[in-house]
Amino acid sequence: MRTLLISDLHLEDQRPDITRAFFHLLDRFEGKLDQLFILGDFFEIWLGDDALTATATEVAKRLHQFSQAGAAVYIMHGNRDFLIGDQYAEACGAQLIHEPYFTDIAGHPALLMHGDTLCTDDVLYMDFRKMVRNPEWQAAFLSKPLADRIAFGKQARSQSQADAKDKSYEILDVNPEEVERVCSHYQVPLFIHGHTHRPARHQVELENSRCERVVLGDWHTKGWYLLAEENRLDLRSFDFPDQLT
Ligand SMILES: [Mn+2]
Repeated sequence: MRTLLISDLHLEDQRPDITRAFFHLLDRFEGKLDQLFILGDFFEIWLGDDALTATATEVAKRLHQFSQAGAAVYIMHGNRDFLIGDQYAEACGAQLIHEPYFTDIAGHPALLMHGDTLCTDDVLYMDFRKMVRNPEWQAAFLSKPLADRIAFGKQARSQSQADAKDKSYEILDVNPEEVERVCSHYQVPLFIHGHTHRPARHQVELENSRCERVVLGDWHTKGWYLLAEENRLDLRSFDFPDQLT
């Protein structure tokens, strides 16, 4: 069983270099993978499956071809693309999955999440999340004209950038108590998430057990992925095949 896990690509029309790096990764693993997990923030923003950007259309086509070559593809929502629907997932030859998601990775029971729910110190964000993850809010939002959705997206993005300036390094990272709570609640030896853009492998010591927490990297200047094969885990990065300035 060969599994690849990625997150936080933040794909958008304005960053064709990231799309190219993603396609580079797909080229390299096409026909050689059993599973591909995309653990959130695949796209920088998502305004509805009826409002596909050129990048989203191109990505669906390529990912669909990749899945046809034999890999099961799973997409989890992140804090930016939580409105991706089954229709788009299907166009990608993928299946939408929801956190907490449990599966076997490298022979171990593993928990997969995006990671934003671990940042409990970010109270402003947790309030925003509560609002936008409400199904009624989402249905109302998706029924709005596209121009209104674009305006909301722009506003949310600049608000979050402005808020981030006032937030410390610690606030934007995971809350250690929340990590321990999640690990001891689910009792899994492996926990994989993204979101914080701080790729690393951590050992979480619990009362009667331990859990390895793997944080996936974001694709701002490099591509990051976790390769799980047999009982081995490798957190790897690569330079973008071509850098745009
Ligand atoms: Mn995120």
